[in-house]
Amino acid sequence: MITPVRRPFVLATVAALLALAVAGCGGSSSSATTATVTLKPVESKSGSMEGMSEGEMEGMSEGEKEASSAEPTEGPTGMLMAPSNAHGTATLTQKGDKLTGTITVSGLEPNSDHAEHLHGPDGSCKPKKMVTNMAVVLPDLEANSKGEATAKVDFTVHQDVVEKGYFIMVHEEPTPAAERDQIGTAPASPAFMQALSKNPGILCGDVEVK
Ligand SMILES: [Cu+2]
Repeated sequence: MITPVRRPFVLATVAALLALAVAGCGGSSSSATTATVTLKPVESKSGSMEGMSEGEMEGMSEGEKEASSAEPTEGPTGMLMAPSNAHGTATLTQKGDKLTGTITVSGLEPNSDHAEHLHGPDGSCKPKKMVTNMAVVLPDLEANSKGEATAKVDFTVHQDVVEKGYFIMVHEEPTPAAERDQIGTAPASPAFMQALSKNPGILCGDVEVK
């Protein structure tokens, strides 16, 4: 007749241990989470390339491809997207509330500046998952005369952002001068998000935790 008395105690102990285990996985943990991000041009499903076969696209020169989809097109989530010949990589590391990393892109227009953000949660670079909400406003990429740019990240964030469901979006235009004080903040203000919804995305990369 011990069992009816003891069971609640055992359950409570199990619950407490579970709670501890879950807490250990949170942002307050001292262990670091690192992700690598591959930045690629955004494919627009509603662009004028729609209906073309892979073979037809292969036969086109880069110039022809660009010309056929030079106008920004709106994706299913409402995010504008524009074609690009750039590509890049990023590493992001979060340890507690510290977010550090490096974003490197080449193939940009020489001497051009580009806003970039970490978008999420619950998003990805799949057209239907490109959520517009910004988790962190990243520093602008400032391309040199060769079209190469590197941006360093060293911010305090108040949520876990190096996780599946977040993605980096590089935009065609720079961050407006009036909004530059929001770089490094999270989350961005609604007014800022509204203003930047008119800035097409050119490169996208999913956060993939190692
Ligand atoms: Cu963005």
